[in-house]
Amino acid sequence: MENPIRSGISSRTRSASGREPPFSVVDQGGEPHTFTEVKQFGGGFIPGLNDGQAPVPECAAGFSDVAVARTRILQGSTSLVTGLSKGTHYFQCCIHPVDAREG
Ligand SMILES: [Cu+2]
Repeated sequence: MENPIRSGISSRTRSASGREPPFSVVDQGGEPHTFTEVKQFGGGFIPGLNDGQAPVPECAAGFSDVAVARTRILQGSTSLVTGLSKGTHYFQCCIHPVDAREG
């Protein structure tokens, strides 16, 4: 089964329940993304890319929010996700929230 996290950044990724952290995220998409944990999927901080969705609170402040800035992943770089509790976690890109699938 293809791992949606390793296959690149999908804007909306749901980590499988019980997946053992840490796991790594690699940006293969050719532009910067974020990999930001959110309670619910929604819009990011660039209104023109939100397809009409309201920004989620975790993304709304953009990179002026340190919590968002530290989830930025540049092309070719890897981010290691650690310390997740067991259960389901939702991650999305705060720049391009609607351009990919749910995993
Ligand atoms: Cu993105």
